[in-house]
Amino acid sequence: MMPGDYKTHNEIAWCPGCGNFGIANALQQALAAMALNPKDVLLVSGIGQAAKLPHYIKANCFNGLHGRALPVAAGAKIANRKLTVLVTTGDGDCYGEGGNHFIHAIRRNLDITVMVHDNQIYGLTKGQASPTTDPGYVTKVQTHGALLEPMHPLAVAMALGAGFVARGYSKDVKHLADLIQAGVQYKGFALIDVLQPCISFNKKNTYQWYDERVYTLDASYDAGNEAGAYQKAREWGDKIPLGVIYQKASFTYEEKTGLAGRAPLVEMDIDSIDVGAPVKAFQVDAEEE
Ligand SMILES: Cc1ncc(C[n+]2csc(CCOP(=O)(O)OP(=O)(O)O)c2C)c(N)n1
Ligand SMILES: [Mg+2]
Repeated sequence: MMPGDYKTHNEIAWCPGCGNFGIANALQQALAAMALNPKDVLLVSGIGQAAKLPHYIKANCFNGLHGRALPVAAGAKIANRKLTVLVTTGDGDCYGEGGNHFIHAIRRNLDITVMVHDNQIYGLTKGQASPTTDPGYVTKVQTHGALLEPMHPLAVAMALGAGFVARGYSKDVKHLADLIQAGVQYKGFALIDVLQPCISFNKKNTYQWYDERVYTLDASYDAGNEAGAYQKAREWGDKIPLGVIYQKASFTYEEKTGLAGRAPLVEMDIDSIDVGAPVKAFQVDAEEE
């Protein structure tokens, strides 16, 4: 299949010029490069502009609640580990309302890829500060400017033991497509934080703002050096690094639980499972109480 074959005919609701278009293009390129069949791909999202991406890509789709994409993705992967599971989520969805799931999904380390469309704002709800909003940025809610220290999601992910931590930029589609491929091929939880200009509600972090700051890590960079990678994960300001910031081999949930050596749950024969004994044991316990 060619990248264009992964497009759907759904009307696109993003503003013309939105950074989300670059992410959609990169995902289509990555799926085509890996020759993935749409029936074997599941895109899970929550709520937000970022979360609309699965509507525009030919693959299986699950639109969950705001902040709840990760537990859905975990459940789907556990039930059918043959699926390539990608989460497309926003900075508010994943780092804000879904922050608790972000923490524990990393600890669980299922073999899934998480793309965070990080426009540093709540786009869908028209521009409130998110966990990655630059301090001082004035919104209709943060009328004196965002007060809180921003979160460094890549450093947080590293602190929790994530084995694949990367940053892309929606304007550099080819580079982002390569990152998505690397994330999917990585065995374990892969986080790709994607700088994504929101042209309507983030008037600070524009294409020009990112263009003046981003640089791509070259071959001399050692993504296996944890201490160096932690510095890069926190680098934000005049310079912002793009690329695989940190990578290490990891032991996945599927391996730890033994799921990896068995048929996926969805392929198991459930007709011959007898739940009579455990149900009876429960009834006896209830009677004794
Ligand atoms: C439980 C719940 N809380 C809040 C909302 C309102 N809400 C919908 S999207 C959103 C923020 C989206 O921001 P982000 O995840 O960064 O996505 P973006 O639109 O910027 O791509 C909020 C607060 C909701 N729909 N459900
Ligand atoms: Mg956002």
